[in-house]
Amino acid sequence: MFVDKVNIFLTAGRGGDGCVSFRREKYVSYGGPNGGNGGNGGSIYLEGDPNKTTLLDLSYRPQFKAEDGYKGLSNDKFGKCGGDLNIKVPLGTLIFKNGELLADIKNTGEKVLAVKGGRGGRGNASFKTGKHTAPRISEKGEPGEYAEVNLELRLIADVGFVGLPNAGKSTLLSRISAAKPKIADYPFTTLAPNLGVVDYNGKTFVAADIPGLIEGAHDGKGLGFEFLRHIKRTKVLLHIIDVSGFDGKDPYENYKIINNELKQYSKYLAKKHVIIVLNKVDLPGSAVNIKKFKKHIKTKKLFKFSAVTGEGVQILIKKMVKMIEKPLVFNPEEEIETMPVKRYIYEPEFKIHVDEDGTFVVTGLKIEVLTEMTKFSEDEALRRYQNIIKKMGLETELENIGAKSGDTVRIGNFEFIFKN
Ligand SMILES: Nc1nc2c(ncn2[C@@H]2O[C@H](COP(=O)(O)OP(=O)(O)OP(=O)(O)O)[C@@H](O)[C@H]2O)c(=O)[nH]1
Ligand SMILES: [Mg+2]
Repeated sequence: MFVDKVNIFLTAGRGGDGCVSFRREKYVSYGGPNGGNGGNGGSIYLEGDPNKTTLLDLSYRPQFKAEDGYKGLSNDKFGKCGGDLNIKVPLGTLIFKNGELLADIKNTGEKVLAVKGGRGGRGNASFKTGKHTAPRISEKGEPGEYAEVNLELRLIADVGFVGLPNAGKSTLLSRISAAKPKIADYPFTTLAPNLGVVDYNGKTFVAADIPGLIEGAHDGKGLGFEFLRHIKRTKVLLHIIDVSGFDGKDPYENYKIINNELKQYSKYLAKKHVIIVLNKVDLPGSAVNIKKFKKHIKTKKLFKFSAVTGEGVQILIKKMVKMIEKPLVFNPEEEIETMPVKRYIYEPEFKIHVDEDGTFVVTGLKIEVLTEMTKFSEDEALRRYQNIIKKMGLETELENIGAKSGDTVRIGNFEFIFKN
C-alpha cells in the first residue's frame, strides 16, 4: 500500500520538577539551598531518510511521545534531560504544523524540530538571592508541546510520466530502470506511483510513473488525480500516447484530453518541459496514425518509440537528460501551495468567562503554564504564584466581573476557591 498523506500526533516530554533541598553538613547549622533543576523534556524531530518510500508505517502508529525530563536532586544535581525522538520520513515529505508549512524535507539527514520538550522546573538553589538566602521554593517542569502534524509525501522525480491508462507508462519505466511496476493490458493497472532510477552514460535521473489519467481527472475522476500532486515537483513531463489506435480512438484526441487535464489541474504543469511521445510503434496501424498526428502538432519535441521492442528508447532517454538540464521559466517550488500568512494575534495575559455552573474559567497560555508549573504544596511557591497573578491583575478582574468569596475559579486543570 502506498500512503502519501498522514496525520501524526506528537507530544514532547514534560520537564522534570525542580527540587527543594538544603546543604546539611556536620557543624554547619544553616547550609544554603542546593536543590537542582529538573531536566528538560525530550523534543520530537522529523528526519529525512532515503530508505523510506511511503508514510505507511506512520499511519499505523500515529501517536508519538518523547521522554519526560528527570527530577532535580539535592546537592545541586540537575535532573537528566528526557531523550529526543527522531521520526524518519521519506525524502519529499512536506510537513505542516497548525496548517502552516513547517518544512520540506528533501535531503538525507535533514531534520526539523516538530515539538519542543518542556523546560525543567527550577530547584530552590536557583531562587536564592542576596535578600532571600534560604528559599523553599521550586517549580514543576513545563509541559511538553503537543501538536497534530500533517505529513504529505511528494515524490521528487526529475521526469514524470503522464498519459491515459494503458499508454505504456509502466512498461517504459520497467524498460529504462530497475523498477518492476505491474504491467497489464487493462486500464488502471498502476494504482500508486512508481519510481525508477535511470542511468544514461553515468548520468542518473529519477522517473516517476503515475497512475493513468482520464477525462475529468482534474475534478477528481479516476485514480490519477490523487497523484498529480507528485508530478508537481518534476521538471519534465513525458506525455505518453498510444499511437496504435487499438482502442479505436484517435491518438490526437487522446493527446488533447490529457493536455487539457494538466492545464486544468495547475497552470504550472503546462509550463513545464513537456516531451510528447508516441508509443507502440511496433504495432500495425501506428505508421498511419503517426502521420495524422504530425499534421496536428508541429513540434520538434515529438518522439516515437516502442517500450516493448526498445526501438527509439535510447534517443528518448537522451532527450530526457537534455531537458532536465534545461532551466525552467519558473521555479517548481513555487507550486507548493502558498500557506496562509501568519497572523500575529494579540493575546491578553488571561481571559475570563463564566461557566454555566457559575465557575469562573481563566484561560491564557501564560497563566496556564504558570499554574501548571507551580508546586502548590510549597508555601513559598504558592506565595510567588499569588504575587504574580496579582501583578497580572487577575484578582481585580475577577472582582470586576462579580466573583465573590467562595466562588470557584478554574485555571487549566486546577480549581481554586476565590477569597477577597
Ligand atoms: N505492442 C506494444 N505493447 C505495449 C507497448 N508498451 C506497452 N504495451 C502494452 O500495453 C499494455 C499497457 O501497458 P502498461 O505499461 O501497463 O500501461 P500504463 O500506461 O502503465 O497503464 P496504467 O497503469 O493503467 O495507467 C500492456 O499490455 C503492455 O504490454 C509497446 O510499445 N508495444
Ligand atoms: Mg501503469
